[in-house]
Amino acid sequence: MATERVRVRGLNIYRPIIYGNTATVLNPKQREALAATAPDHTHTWTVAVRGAASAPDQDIVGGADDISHFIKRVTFKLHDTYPNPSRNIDKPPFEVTETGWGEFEIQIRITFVPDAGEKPITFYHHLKLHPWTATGEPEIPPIDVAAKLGPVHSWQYDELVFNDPFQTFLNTLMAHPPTPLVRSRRKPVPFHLAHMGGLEASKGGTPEFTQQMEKEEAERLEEARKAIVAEEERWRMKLIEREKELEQLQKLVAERAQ
Ligand code: SLL
Repeated sequence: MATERVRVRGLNIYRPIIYGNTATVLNPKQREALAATAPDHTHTWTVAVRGAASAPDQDIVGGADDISHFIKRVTFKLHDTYPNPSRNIDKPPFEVTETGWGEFEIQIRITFVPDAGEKPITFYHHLKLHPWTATGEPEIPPIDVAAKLGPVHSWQYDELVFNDPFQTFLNTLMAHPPTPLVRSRRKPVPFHLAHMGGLEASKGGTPEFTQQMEKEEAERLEEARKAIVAEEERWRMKLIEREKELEQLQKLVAERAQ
């Protein structure tokens, strides 16, 4: 009898991924090579979907683990200024490398292996070419300045959660446990606009995601929650004060009206 398609109810299992891009200013040789076809191109970039952990011996963000046992295809939909903007990548590495001059939104669609029985998921990544700034406001430095600053990285951590997975798919996933993220930082930390204070820590080379980042993010969320509770309390006191004031004024008006 063929293997039954049974779902393991009540169970969920996740796999950590990252998506994003790295961009580098073209060197003079690369510019020369593009002079005839694309003289306005200034950067080379790679957009990718990868496992979240980085291999210690490789100078790339993430990518330590093979993710093709659950991802069948990644489609990167580029800006219409690119030839064949919809790029299907059917084997790892799930990435597209191009050259260009401008930032734009890239639509990313992940198609899972048939055994997963999951619908494809679609999301967006803003292709980042220009360096991060302390204010978050876009600022385009002169190209020679940008070249000296080194590669720009923009990466987002996420977790693909599989609810009630099919037994066969669960077996596949469990046969390929993901490499855990390193505990604490040994390289720069990926920058995110949600945490502007992290700009300095993101400088100085190829960043990587760590377990420490998750802890720090949780702490920041807790701080923010506390700040909101305190703010709420402040407004509540103010409201009580004003209500008292209103009551007194209303009394006064009533007295005068008599
Ligand atoms: C902008 N909205 O105006 C964006 C569009 C387009 C990027 C950026 C060149 C493609 C090509 C390229 O970089 N396109 O020539 O092959 O900034």
